[in-house]
Amino acid sequence: MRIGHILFLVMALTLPVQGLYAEKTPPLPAPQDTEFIPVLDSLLKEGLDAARLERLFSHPDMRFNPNIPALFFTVQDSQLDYGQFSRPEPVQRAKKYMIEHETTLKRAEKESGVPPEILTALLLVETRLGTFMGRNAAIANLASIAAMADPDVQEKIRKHVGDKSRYPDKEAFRRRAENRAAWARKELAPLLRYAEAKGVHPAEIKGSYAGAVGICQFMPSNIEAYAADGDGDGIIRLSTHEDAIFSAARYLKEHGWKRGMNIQEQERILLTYNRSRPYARAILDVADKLRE
Ligand SMILES: [Ca+2]
Repeated sequence: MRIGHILFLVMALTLPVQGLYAEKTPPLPAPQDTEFIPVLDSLLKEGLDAARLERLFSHPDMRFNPNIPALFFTVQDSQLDYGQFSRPEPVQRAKKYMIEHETTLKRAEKESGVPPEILTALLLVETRLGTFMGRNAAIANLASIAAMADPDVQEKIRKHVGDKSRYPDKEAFRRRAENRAAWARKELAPLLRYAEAKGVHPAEIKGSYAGAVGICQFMPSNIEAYAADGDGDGIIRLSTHEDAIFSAARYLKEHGWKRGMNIQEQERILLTYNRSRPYARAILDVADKLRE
């Protein structure tokens, strides 16, 4: 009886206070750029923690950048210079890398069947062996792409791209914008979880224009599916060589890499990492040179 009485009293005292608090809770500060408002709203609807989102969107690097989504309408993979990786200087650096990381590469090969030459060539093509992992915050790039879900932002990007567009047809542009926006939107929460596990602010993780992170350039959703803890410290850090090497190896293994595959089969698996034939061929070509 007494406990019930006290409980009633406590409830009577706290309920109005909670109600008052709820009324007075200030709304989240608006993101620095209005283009991000629908992105922030959709993350809140997904149930992500408001305080975490506030910390994210108030970071100085969390700015909308129209140049990032614009790239999805201008760049063609065949225009990229994959031949640069087979030149003597990068190949020489890759040979040094193989010696320096021999133990890790051999351990990764033992588990995955992917040879050190392929893993090294892949990391060379992806990030020049970890020396270039992107200039901007990966999460700002992804949010800038995700912002295209909003028709006004879409129109802004269409004007920004202008006559450089490979999608001059308005409807084709709209379809691609919506498709890319939905894809980028799904990568935001995994990137936030990755940052939290690493104990860093999400905006401090640099990435490619498409939001790939680390020495092995994983999309955030792939981190959860395929990343591996190569150095065994219990945390996935794709900015370390051990974790990046093991993660790339695991990805290729889980996409069908087997010992003794012929070149065509190897190319087919590399295409699952990046759907570009010149990319896959550049890796095989560098790997060949590393065997010399
Ligand atoms: Ca680790």
